[in-house]
Amino acid sequence: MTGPSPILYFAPLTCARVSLTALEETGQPFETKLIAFMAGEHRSEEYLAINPSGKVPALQTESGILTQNGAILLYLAQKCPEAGLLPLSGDAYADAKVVSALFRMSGDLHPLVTRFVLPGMMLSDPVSSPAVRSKAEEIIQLQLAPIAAQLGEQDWFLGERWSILDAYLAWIWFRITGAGFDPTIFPNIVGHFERANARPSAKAALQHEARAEEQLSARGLAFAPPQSKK
Ligand SMILES: N[C@@H](CCC(=O)N[C@@H](CS)C(=O)NCC(=O)O)C(=O)O
Repeated sequence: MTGPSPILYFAPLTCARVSLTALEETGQPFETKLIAFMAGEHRSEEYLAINPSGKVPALQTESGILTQNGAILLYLAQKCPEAGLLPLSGDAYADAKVVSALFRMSGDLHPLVTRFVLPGMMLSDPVSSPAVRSKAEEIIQLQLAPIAAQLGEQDWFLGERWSILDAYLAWIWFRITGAGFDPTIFPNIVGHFERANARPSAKAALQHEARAEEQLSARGLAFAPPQSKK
């Protein structure tokens, strides 16, 4: 990458971890800006000018701002092809299949993660929240089953080589198992999670998050989203 270093807007524990891992994987310099959810910074006028959805991640690039993990990952994969973030080949169909796998994470699974981990975010009615969570759990199981079966045949989501989709799956697994999803249902994903987190980029991203959490704690703003119990 040439030009000024990219700046990632992020918060610890969130899906911004996937973009953070991608940046670590490129080996190129980058900066981060911590968004304190507990202080409502993601809803501030200043941040909404960066990401009108009020969500992390967002990436300030030399060309402008990018939002959505999928777009950020695609951008970094193309800017730093040597990092091997995504197996892009220039073939329209093959590349569309890679993008489809990205959407599977961000468009299919991530919204279910939110419904499972924070069902109250979807409804203000506390009586209905357990129903949202339990339906989300059922559909997560349905969607993870073919991925788990695939991981019985191959080490990584896309085959024999790691890609940033493995970091995405690891973040999803981290979030749902941290909120009570039974990991023993999918032992192949447990193994994948360990492999994915053993990568230096994953460790560096976790350390980056730990430093951010310390900063938030020092400000009395530790990011501790309510974790629903079954
Ligand atoms: N589709 C977006 C989803 C981003 C997203 O939902 N981020 C969450 C953190 S995991 C967030 O910032 N939530 C704050 C909110 O919705 O208020 C992407 O893939 O980047």
